[in-house]
Amino acid sequence: MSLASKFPKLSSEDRSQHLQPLQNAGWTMVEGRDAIHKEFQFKDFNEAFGFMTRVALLAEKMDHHPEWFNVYNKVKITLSSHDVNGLSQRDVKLATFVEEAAKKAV
Ligand code: H2B
Repeated sequence: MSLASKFPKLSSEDRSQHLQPLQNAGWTMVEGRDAIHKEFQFKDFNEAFGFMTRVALLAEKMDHHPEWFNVYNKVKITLSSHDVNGLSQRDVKLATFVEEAAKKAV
C-alpha cells in the first residue's frame, strides 16, 4: 500500500480536528500552497541545531522530511506531503513532535 493511500490529503474534518491545535500554537498556512509554516527562535546555534538534530532523527525514521532554513538561532520550517501535494497526517505527526522538541530545547 502506498503512503499516499495510507495518509491521504487531510479532509476538512481532519483539518478542524488536527490542524487547528497546531494553528493555535503558531503554525500558519503557506500562501498559495497546502502547507504549514512556523518560525522558531532559540538561545543560540547550539540549541537550534540540537533541536534540528532531534527533528531530523524522527524525520528520517518517518521518511518524511521538513523543508527548513536555519540561520544561527532561528529555524524556519515548512511541512507538506509532496506525494499528495498537500497536508497529510504525517505533517500533523511531525509538527506535533516539532512542538514538543522546541519546548524541550536546551
Ligand atoms: N518528505 C515529505 N515532506 N513529503 C514526501 O512526500 C516525502 C518526503 N517523500 N520525504 C519521501 C521522502 C520520498 O520522496 C522518498 C523517495 O521516500
